Amino acid sequence: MSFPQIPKIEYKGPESTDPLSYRFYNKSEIIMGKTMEEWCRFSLCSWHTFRGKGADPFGFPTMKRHFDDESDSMENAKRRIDAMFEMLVKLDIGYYTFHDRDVSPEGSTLEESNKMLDEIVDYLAEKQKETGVKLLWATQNLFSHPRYMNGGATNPDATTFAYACTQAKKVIEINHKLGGENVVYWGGREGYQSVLNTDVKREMDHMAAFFRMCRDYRDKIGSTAQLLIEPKPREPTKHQYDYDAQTVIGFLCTYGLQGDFKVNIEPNHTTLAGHDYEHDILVASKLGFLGSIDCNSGDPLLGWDTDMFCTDIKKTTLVMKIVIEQGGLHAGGLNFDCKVRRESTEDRDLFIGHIGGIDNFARGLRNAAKIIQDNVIDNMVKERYATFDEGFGKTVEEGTATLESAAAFAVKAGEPEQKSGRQEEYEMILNRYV
Ligand code: XLS
Ligand code: NI
Ligand code: NI
Repeated sequence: MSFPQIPKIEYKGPESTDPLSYRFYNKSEIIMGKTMEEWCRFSLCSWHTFRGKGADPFGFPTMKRHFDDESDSMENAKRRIDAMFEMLVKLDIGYYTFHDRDVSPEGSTLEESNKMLDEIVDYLAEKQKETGVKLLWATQNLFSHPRYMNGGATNPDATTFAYACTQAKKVIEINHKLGGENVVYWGGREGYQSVLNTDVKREMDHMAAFFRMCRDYRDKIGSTAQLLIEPKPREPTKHQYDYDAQTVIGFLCTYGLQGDFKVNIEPNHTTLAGHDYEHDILVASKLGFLGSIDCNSGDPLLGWDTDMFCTDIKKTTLVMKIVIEQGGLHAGGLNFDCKVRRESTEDRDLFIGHIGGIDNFARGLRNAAKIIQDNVIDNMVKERYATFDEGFGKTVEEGTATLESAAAFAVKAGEPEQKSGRQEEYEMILNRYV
């Protein structure tokens, strides 16, 4: 056992003061026609939770894990996997996610890396079978190794591009083998540091070619995994091509890939892009592109991807309202791409972080369901747009309006009536629910 001191985490209700219990996440409780488990589809990530040791650009690792001897051996990789599945079962989380290189060591050649990865994938398959836990998504690490310092799919060197393709090909295969429901593409080094040395147009063309090749190979091997691009504006690269949800959607439409890819939104990336926490989730969802969520949170005083567990009930309420409105996350989930602070060095902290995150999204779900059922906010919004429900406004929505018909209508209607946006009232109403 990797965590002998941690019991199985149970739902104990809102009055519970036991930090190792759920107060709001009651997995089989039905909310608006689905269980809480079905709405939330929680997932644990292998990289932060099992490879993150608290190192930052200024300091060495702070955390020691007794299940990790810090070697690059296969035995050690398997020990970490044992710990991960024990944690999944104890937290009662149904899904997990990984990068090729965080579950399995990198060998001295591609063949050797793939061989080791195959052995690890067999091990993961056994663990999945034993526990019933499923794979939400796998992804390829095209950003840590020095060969990718100038990018993977947007590298100016074709050999490196091919290397990135080989890793992506392998991930599509192993994801299929493990029944993974999505494959994620996060382009941390797909972008530029200087416009002087960069042919932006060629790089974007190459990125589109890479995505096309991934889609074709997925189809070829009979995988039905949903393909997801994860936007982020910067970090590690100064400017990343997948800046935010709208940029990615525009990119997909430009290159004719809009039917093949959706987005995996990480709110900490959204706030790095200068938007509100829920903005990208909202925009992606309303345009039909929201595939999955990396449900973390940033710190407003630190300008980077701090990957914290979300503790803000208002934010989780707004996010879960959007999730309910689109009928759930379907193949996606709420993936904890989150890490504990480097000062939180005990194993127990890893559990507490996840329990807090799970409970805050569960509470957000309960709040959102009440907001939707009471229908106060949505009715006010509907009323705000009422002039588009009839007459000239309706012709705009139907696509039959012209500038001439607009001009004729405006002249007849005269000066528009002033209508309050009532923002303070909306904010007051939201606060009744949180
Ligand atoms: C980094 C990203 C990364 C992706 C997977 O900022 O969030 O962890 O989710 O490559
Ligand atoms: Ni992420
Ligand atoms: Ni991130």
